[in-house]
Amino acid sequence: MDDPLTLKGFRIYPDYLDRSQQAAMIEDLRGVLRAAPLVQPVTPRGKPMSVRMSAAGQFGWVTDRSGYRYEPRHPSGVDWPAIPASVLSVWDALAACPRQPECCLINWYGEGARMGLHQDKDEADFTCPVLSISLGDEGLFRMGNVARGGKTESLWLRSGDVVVMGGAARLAHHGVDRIRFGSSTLLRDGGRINLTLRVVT
Ligand SMILES: O=C(O)CCC(=O)C(=O)O
Ligand SMILES: [Mn+2]
Repeated sequence: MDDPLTLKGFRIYPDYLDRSQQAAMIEDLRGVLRAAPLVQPVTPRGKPMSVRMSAAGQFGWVTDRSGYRYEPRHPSGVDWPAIPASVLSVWDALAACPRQPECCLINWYGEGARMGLHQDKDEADFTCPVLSISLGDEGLFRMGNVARGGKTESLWLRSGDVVVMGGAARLAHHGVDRIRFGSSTLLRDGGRINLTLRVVT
């Protein structure tokens, strides 16, 4: 495999998944989302987020008036479905971590959706990376620093791209400024799906 592109400690694997692998992963995710439908989360201050979220694995990351946290069940009360094998195989190939992910967060970005700069820090163990898989429309990914502020670098993530946020980048700020709605034909109705695999406990 080609060496990853490294930007600010983020390891980027462009085109890691080919089109048929992407389509197969979408089929697997449709099964997950039938059991655990996307919800529109609100921040602890009550502001609706523009992305829709669900999850697979032992835990899902959720946010509502009670705060940011991992929960063992979907808000409907059902267990989160298992993380599909197609998704776990990307972790096994690229994460270089002896533990298995306990959460696959599913973010769906429709037209106009974005995600502000943030750190992924609700996990108990930062030794393993957070691994991100992008599917569907292109998204402008911004990579910052562990401390707030400072210079950032941006990169358009395309369908099939994988980003590994580990080591010095594990606690670095990152976010998605905007998507190019309709730029990919992978999803029938457009939009972007991002998966993040996380070790939680
Ligand atoms: O959508 C992305 O590329 C990043 C998502 C993300 O940072 C998160 O879910 O914590
Ligand atoms: Mn994040």
